[in-house]
Amino acid sequence: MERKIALVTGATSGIGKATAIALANLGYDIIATGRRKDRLEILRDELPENVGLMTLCFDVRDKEAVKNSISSLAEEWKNIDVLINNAGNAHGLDPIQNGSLEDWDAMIDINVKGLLYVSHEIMPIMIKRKSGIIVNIGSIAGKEVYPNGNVYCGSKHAVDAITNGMRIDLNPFGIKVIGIHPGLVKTEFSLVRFKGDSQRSDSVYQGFEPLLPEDIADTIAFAVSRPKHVVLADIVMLPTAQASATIVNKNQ
Ligand code: NDP
Ligand code: 8X3
Repeated sequence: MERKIALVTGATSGIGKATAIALANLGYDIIATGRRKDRLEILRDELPENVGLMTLCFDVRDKEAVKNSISSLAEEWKNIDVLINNAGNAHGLDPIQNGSLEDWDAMIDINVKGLLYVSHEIMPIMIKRKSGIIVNIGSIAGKEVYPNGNVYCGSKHAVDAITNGMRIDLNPFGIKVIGIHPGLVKTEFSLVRFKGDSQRSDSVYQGFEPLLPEDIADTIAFAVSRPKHVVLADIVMLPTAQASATIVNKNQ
């Protein structure tokens, strides 16, 4: 079988980690990235033995680190077939007039600029090879705006627009661009949003069956394995109990 390589950002947790495992199970060699080195190191134990793993530890906000890390890849790791732009989080859930500049910087710098910095290094590789798949993890928050979601929703609307822009501009090169927009997925997302408040974070997923990171990973694995002439361009994925960003049936 021809060697295939997938780079997954934010592979230390949640959707990114599950996606790295799902793509490894499809036979991809994995470049896993994130800031938490210890978690990158133990990912090896969760991947099939015959699959290659390269780990890159960087903060997607640091454009020099992104550039240096990706350009430091050995020749045999450079031909990236699939890029999963997953790294991201919400920081805070406050009315905009009470928002913190630090939280706003984090969301715009990580969710939007980080995705751009990583893509900037990898698009030329795909363009040169006239092939590749880019999967951007958006959100239901990129399709709708909900109370107190303001800047997070803005960052994910930007991801949605950038995804559509990528699909247009990369169209001449045969590169597929896929937007995946999940609703509520039980990960460390809410723990980060609520700054380590586990009680508040747990309550987000109580009273209904949320999506699991593996549900999103399955869909990504399905989307990237469609035939060459097929692209699943835009996928909104919700738990059955969720009807919109704000309507969740917690009485099932
Ligand atoms: P997790 O908090 O479980 O995972 C977030 C991942 O992003 C971690 O691996 C983290 O790695 C990485 N990350 C965060 N900040 C940075 C940074 N500055 N530099 C590099 N990596 C970073 O959350 P999810 O798995 O839920 O989130 C993954 C994506 O899915 C995000 O883009 C999120 O917005 C999106 N999403 C999540 C939903 C949900 O309900 N959970 C729903 C819709 C979309 P590390 O800390 O090691 O750097
Ligand atoms: C994560 C889902 O609804 O918390 O993007 O914004 S939500």
